[in-house]
Formats: sequence, structure tokens, C-alpha cells
Amino acid sequence: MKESWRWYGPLDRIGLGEILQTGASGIVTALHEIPYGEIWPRQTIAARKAEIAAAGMDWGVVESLPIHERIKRGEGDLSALFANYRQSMANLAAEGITTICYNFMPLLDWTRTDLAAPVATGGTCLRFSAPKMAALELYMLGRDAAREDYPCEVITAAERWFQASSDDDRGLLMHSVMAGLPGAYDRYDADGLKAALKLYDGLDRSALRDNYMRFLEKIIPAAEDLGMRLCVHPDDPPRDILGLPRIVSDADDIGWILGAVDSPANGLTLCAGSLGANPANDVPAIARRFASRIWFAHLRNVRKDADGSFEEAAHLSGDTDMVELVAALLDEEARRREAGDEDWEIPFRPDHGHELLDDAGRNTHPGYPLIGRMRGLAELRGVIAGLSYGQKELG
Ligand code: DNO
Repeated sequence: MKESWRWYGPLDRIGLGEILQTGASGIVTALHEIPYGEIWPRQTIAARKAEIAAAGMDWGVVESLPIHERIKRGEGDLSALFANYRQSMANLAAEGITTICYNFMPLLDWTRTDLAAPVATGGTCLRFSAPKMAALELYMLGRDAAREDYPCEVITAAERWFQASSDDDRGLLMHSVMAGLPGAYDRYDADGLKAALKLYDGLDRSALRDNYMRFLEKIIPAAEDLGMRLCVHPDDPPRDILGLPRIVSDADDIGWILGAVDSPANGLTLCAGSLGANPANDVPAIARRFASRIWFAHLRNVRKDADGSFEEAAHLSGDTDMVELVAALLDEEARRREAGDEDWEIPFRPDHGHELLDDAGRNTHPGYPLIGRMRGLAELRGVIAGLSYGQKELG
């Protein structure tokens, strides 16, 4: 498995020289400065690639080549947006970059209510509190329909939280929910978010699936021609949010997507943490079932509460059996090698990490501190080395 690291580009407070010291050899990045829907110029891709190569690593995976919200909403004439997406892919392929991660979550990307929840042993983690999210929906956005989306005890806890909260608490909650949007895109306040949500009125699950299908039909054949592999990132959290449907949340959804256009170019990012936040998802089983279409893995863990809340655990703690999951991915690599596939290696990155030790105060992207992720990478490296030794012994 190829050890990789997400780098947010030149504005990332963690430099390439520091990343090299973690032992990672692959970089996962994007041209975050380019607005959604515009073409990624070949020269800019080449320059970023050269910068990474000069630091001793290679740009292995694009995360993300974002899909414009109009495509998700199926709004108006989309031919220029599809053409731009294909052109960006062609420019990436011309520079030898062929693995692209993207998501199909409407409006928001990953969503948390707390960016610095305390960890018992020190440091902080990202947390999703169902009561706080319900409070935001019901009382800050006035979305009454949200009552149907949460159990009664969560609604009661939401009301209690809201009544006790100060303006600062509410501001911090909104800021935390917005933090998942990468790059230089819009962040919303309550009114802005309400207005943005209006654009999605009437977009239900089946309409979103239709729009996704259209995207796949317009893009996957071009990806095939270019020898590229797209890999969809699961929803985080894997459930509808703010009344917006989410359609990449469990094994059935993934089965539908991969079957919708049955091509290796239409693949999956196995994000253990996103999928792991739904108690119904058995992440190692999902990895085994869709193994042949996994082109990229995000390895992290979550600990779930009964009310639908969850927080990010250390990489080998939490509810997902990380050893079993890594074993599934190593078995898939072995299968590819035996089948003579030269491109057998699955790139993975330690996804998110606790803020630990000197991470505090560095103000890196939420969830993406240096030491916390390095700890995760080191632990995963140990699991991979141990299991690989076992494979050799048995083989
Ligand atoms: C969160 C990330 C996601 C991911 C996108 C892919 O930490 O894993 O934001 O990059 O959903 O498009």
C-alpha cells in the first residue's frame, strides 16, 4: 500500500519537507485555488507536480476534482461544465496523474459540529454531535422538518443545548459545520446557508441519483479513454443532512453507483471513517465486496454514540477493526499482483488525526494536523508491515 499524505498546496501550513519526514512518499492534493467548474490548466498541474517531485515525492492522487453544484442540482445546460471536467481530466492524464477522488454530496462536504473536542488522554478530535446538528437545523435555520430526522431524545437535547448556548457558541457551531468545505469556496452564515439550501428545494434522492447518473455517463467514457480512475468518496456523515439527500452512504448505494456504469474507471475511495459512522456499515465487509474497484483508501476510525453522534478515534481504536480492513486491502493487492496487474498498489492516506502535542496552535486545516496524522500513519504502517510478514509466512 502506497503511503500518502494530503497536502493542501502552497498555502498549507505543513510544508512538503515536513511531510517527507513522516515517511509518506505519495502526495494527495488538488488545485484548490481554482474555482469549481473551471478547467485545471496543464501548465499549472505540471508546475505543482514538479514542486512535489522536487521535494522527493510524487503527486499520486487528485483529491478532489470537484463537481460543480449545478451538476448535482441538474440545473440548466450543463454541457460546458461537463466539457470542462473532461478537459481537466485530460490535462491531468497528460501529466501522468490518473487517480481522481471526488464526492457527490450536495452543498456541504464533511460535516462536524466540534473541531476541537477533548480526547481523554490529551489533545483534541473532530466530533459530530447529533443534538448540536439538530439545534442548528431547528433553531438556527428554522428548518422544522428536521424534527422528523432525529429521535425525540436528540430533539430534547438540542433544545436544551440551544437554550443554554451563547451567541459565541452558536457562531462556533456554524463555523465548525462550514469547516468541511475545502479550498477558497463560500462559507455561509445562517442566512446565507438558508438561501443556499433554497436552491436545492425539491431535490430528492431519486433526482440526485438521476443527476449523478448523468454525470457518470458524460464523464466515465472519457476517463476510460484517458486510462483514468475516478473514485467516489462516501458521504460524511453517511446520512441525509439539512434535508439534503445523500446517496453514497452504504453498501447498497455503492453497489448502485458501481453498477450504474460498470467500468473500472468508475471506482471507489474506501473512506473508513465516513462509512464507519453508520452503525449498519461493516467497513471491512464493504472493502471486500467492492475490492476490485477501490483505487484509493482513507484510513481512520470513529467511535459512535447511541444517539447518532460520533467522534474521531485514534486510527487503531474506535469501532472499525482496522487490522481486518487493512487485511482486506492487502488481499486485494495480492490478487491484483497474481493477475499480473502492474498497477496493483492501493494508495492510502492516514485520514484526519487528533491534534496532539505541538499541533496545538499551528492552525492547520481542521482534522489535518501534522503530529496526529503522523501518529496515525506510523500505526497503520505497523499494521501493514505485520500483516505483510504474515502473508509472506503463509504464502
Ligand atoms: C475530508 C475529506 C473529504 C474529501 C472529499 C472528496 O476530510 O476526506 O473532504 O476530500 O469529500 O471529494
